[in-house]
Amino acid sequence: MSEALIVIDVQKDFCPGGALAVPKGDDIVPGINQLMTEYGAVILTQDWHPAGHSSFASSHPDAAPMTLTQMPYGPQVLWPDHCIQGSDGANFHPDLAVDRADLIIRKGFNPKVDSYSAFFENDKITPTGLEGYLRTRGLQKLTFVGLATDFCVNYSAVDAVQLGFEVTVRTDLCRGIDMDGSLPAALEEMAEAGITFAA
Ligand code: VGL
Ligand code: ZN
Repeated sequence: MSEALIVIDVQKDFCPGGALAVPKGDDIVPGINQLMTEYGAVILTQDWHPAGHSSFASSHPDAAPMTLTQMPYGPQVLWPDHCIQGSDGANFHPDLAVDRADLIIRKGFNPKVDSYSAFFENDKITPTGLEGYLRTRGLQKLTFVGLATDFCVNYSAVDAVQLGFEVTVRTDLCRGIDMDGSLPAALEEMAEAGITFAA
């Protein structure tokens, strides 16, 4: 059975110079391109928000970026505007081997709900469709790489393991935001969930 490589949000806005830059986010691109050659299936995710998205601090009066707010579905970090549909920042890193991808799954397009995970929106209920795609292709073993370790990689990998997939995270090919200790917390959460780390 072939295994899938899932590349999370390797987009310009998450790389140095971007709107929500992850430190050294672009360092992982050559290694990801190399790893793609070893997998039977490659899937990319693309953070893809409408302008004025509810996860943007700019959509909330008096809210500063990187602070927490309460949404109907639970706590939500308010981010700088990023990955706006059709903007240059929403594009993949120019060196990422996007032609190798079988599927590009976009997320965060619902104006009222953010979506860190590749599987569910942040309400934890609304599916993106990725689970069905993987199951119908018989892809049970998943490896995750990308940005950011402590947000979209973490949420995607934990959802995957809870859905019954066999999950590895290549920590050497991820980079984190590390907001208030979010990176060590994410690594602990992933380990407790039963995720295997490799580097
Ligand atoms: C992400 C914050 C907001 C991520 C996406 O890709 O980790 N983080 N949107
Ligand atoms: Zn986002």
